[in-house]
Amino acid sequence: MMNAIKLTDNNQTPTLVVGLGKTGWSVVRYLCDKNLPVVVTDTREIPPYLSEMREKYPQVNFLRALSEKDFEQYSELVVSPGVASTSTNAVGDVELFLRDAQAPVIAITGSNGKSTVTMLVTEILRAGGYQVLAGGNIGTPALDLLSQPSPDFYVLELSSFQLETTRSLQAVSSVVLNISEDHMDRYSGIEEYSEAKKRIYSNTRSAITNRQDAVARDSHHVSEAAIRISFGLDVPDDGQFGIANADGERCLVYGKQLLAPVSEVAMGGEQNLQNVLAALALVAGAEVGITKPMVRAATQYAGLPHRCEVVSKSQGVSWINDSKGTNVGATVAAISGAKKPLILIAGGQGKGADFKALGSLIDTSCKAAVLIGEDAEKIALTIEDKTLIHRADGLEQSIVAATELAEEGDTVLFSPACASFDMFKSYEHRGDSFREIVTKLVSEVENA
Ligand code: UMA
Ligand code: ADP
Repeated sequence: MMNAIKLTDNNQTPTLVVGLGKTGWSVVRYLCDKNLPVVVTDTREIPPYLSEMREKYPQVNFLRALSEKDFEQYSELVVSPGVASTSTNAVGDVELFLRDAQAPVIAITGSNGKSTVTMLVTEILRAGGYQVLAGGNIGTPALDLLSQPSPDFYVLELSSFQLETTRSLQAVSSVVLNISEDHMDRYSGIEEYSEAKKRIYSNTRSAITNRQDAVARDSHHVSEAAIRISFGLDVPDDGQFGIANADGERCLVYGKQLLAPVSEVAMGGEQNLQNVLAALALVAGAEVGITKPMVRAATQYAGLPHRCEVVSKSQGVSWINDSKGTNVGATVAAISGAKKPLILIAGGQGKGADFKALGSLIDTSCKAAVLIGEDAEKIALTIEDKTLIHRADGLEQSIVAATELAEEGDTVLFSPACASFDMFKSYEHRGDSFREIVTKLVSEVENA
């Protein structure tokens, strides 16, 4: 049975907000602060922000688990990224944000590196004296940025889910950093996922592309009039970003212009050279001249927690927290960049992924893999003929196992290649737990 829609006193149809997580809550606050009528639904009995909402906006009706059929009665439907809706009238929070935003938007998507590039662009522009606000999938819902004075630039990290429900994006500069399999539990295949990401290029003034990623670089969404700037780890043509040798040293370059030696980049791994180049290209795409302090900001940026973060170095063993490695592509990058020999801790919720790429990468430099979580067996099947497999009941057990296996000179890399939700609240919760347990065990061993 359909729930009958209740109109407000002045016969306004309320907006239906679907999902009451971080995004839904930001939408409720945005609409209520404009005195617009709102109804909220969520499949969860007690969604995360229900008590805050009841306290602050007692007038808002919460109707649990409305169906897609019920959705049709509402003229506007604001759907959270975690909800797959087929409704044609569904928009997302980013669409509402774009209606009010007064500053140019730099937009970032890709399977991996989004948050790192979002922070890099923010730091680079700030070093150039610009006011910048960053948000989106990185954690601060876009609408929350509107409560601060309008900046010179907004920098938005956008997931494929957010791009699906965004229609009016006209970024000044935008990028699809790379594409590898992720969220295969939400998409029919990589084509559909990739198509959702490439919507970022619709109406963009500058399209930044990864010339070494055959899947990510081409898009029918880029208009003829758009400026195209590419980045890659090879020698670039004029006006493009890349890496070239100068005096026997690998250097970041913009065409023939030398920017900085690669050795000055604080973040490790080739993936982070790509990220730095992509960030500089985005800034150039926004028609901002790149100055020395801006290059310095890019090279000195130390990276976010949970991304190949060194949490301990003890008795010659390095412990790396890469809890944000939530898909196979990220873990492949983390393994490629890690000092060997390696002990890998991986596993969690695979989101329908194919772990084959791990099987092709892992060789004798990986001494062992300790597997945890829902999809441990699926991972084991792809790597069991390449390395020694250990199974552990949870994160703590996996760390204990790694402690027993690790010898001086080894790296223990925690890069799950999976989402965390089978065992933790979020990837941050999982990474914080890893850091805490490692710190405790290492100090026990040191003090024994
Ligand atoms: N959910 C339900 N029923 C509902 C609504 C949601 O079960 O009715 C579940 C979803 O399936 C999901 C969880 O609740 O498992 C959270 O969903 P949500 O849409 O309420 O999420 P928010 O709390 O609003 O957070 C979202 C992004 N989360 C997702 O896209 C799943 C956050 O990105 C983002 O930081 C935040 O908005 C602010 O923009 C997180 C993420 O995991 C980091 N993103 C994915 C990724 O990076 O791979 C896309
Ligand atoms: P996202 O926001 O897209 O999840 P992050 O910057 O948070 O990206 O990094 C997530 C994971 O991806 C980390 O594990 C990191 O080591 C890995 N990573 C970062 N940049 C890249 C890249 N350019 N290519 C592949 N993997 C990357």
